Amino acid sequence: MKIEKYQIDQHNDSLFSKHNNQFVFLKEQLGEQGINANDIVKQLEAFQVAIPSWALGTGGTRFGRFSGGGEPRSLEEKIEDVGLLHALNRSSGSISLHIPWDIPSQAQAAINLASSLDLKFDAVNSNTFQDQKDQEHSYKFGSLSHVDKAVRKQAVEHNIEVIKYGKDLGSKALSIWLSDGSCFPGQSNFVTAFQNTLESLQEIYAALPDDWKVFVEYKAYEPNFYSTVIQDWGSSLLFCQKLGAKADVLVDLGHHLPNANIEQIVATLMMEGRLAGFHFNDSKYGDDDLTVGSIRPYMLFLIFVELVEGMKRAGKGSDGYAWMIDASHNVKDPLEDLLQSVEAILLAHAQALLVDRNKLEQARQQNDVVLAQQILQNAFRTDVRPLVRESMRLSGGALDPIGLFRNLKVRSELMNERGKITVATGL
Ligand code: LRH
Ligand code: MN
Ligand code: MN
Repeated sequence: MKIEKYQIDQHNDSLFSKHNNQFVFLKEQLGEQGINANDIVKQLEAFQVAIPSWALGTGGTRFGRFSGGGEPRSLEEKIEDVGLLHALNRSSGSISLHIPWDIPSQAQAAINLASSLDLKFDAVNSNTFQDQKDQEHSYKFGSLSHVDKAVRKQAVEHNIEVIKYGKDLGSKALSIWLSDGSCFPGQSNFVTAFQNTLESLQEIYAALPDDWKVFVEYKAYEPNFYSTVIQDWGSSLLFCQKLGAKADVLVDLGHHLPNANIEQIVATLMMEGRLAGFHFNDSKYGDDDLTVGSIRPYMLFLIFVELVEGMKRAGKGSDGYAWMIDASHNVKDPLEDLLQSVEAILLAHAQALLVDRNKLEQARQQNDVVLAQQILQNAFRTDVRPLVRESMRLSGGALDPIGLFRNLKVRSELMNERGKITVATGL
């Protein structure tokens, strides 16, 4: 299944006049506030969010999995699915692979397929949180932190192998998330676990190509429920600082303790120049991996307020960071869900771009708390959907990606091609 340009054009033609009225109206309103809508649209067009290969099928929970039909059964089909998303929104131009869930049998064929769909390969992810078939040592009690040197060596070698896969595909980063930690007090020596992990990471770091980065992802708990070796942004930053300039901190929104002030974490990491990028998702309780912006859109906006300021201060564009969705679940069509997530990210970005930074700074200088809050909330309460739609239209995508996905009956086409009962490889 492929979405053709004429299908996008027909769809856009049918919605254009309504959309254009809304866009022109908003543009005028923003103009009165001294904001150039076209500049914002340009920045939105440039914003690309990677799609993880493991979000393309129904995720499930540990209590069950209700598999949808037409899910991708191979790496090729996963790449095709991301191609569908990118054709619809032109904002999902890369795929992130998880090894060994996605081993490319032929790198060149995967590259050819991806580039025919205008896709690149984002960061490659290693997996030492599950035991693989025929693996000599178990990760039951850890991987890079394990008390046994032989287990650590096996985990280091796996990561180096993942770098090799990534090199063949043209990736430029290795993303590491460790489930290492302990479930009960006394089980693990915190300092030894940290030092073992550092030594292992140093060996992996030494194998990184010059133009690569390693992203170090933290997570407060789960699957270990007493301690996690890389539990928070502070530990992650400490590892990165000890490793060197090619290591940066990856923030997954679901990996914090309840009520953490993530926007402040982001500001601090950007101040230090150590923010690698994001795994976007949303949550109400833990690492729920819900659709981005579905639970706490104001928090997402506040994070983008810091991101926009941090990028400006660093003189970097949005392409200087790794943006990815890390969400998957049981009840929605995964492709429709990913379209919703990407849209939520662009909406929050657009709202953050509306914030009048000079006025905000002035209000802060004068300790005008009411005004400072109002400046942020005015931006958040602006309906910026016309800006996001315009950016998708101008970059060749659909004005209403989910509407077109449904009109074209993409899911039933995929079911015809792949079968009604399919289980995507991966999680
Ligand atoms: C861990 C995590 C990490 C993994 C992915 C599957 O919770 O966020 O990024 O690689 O989920
Ligand atoms: Mn993640
Ligand atoms: Mn997670």
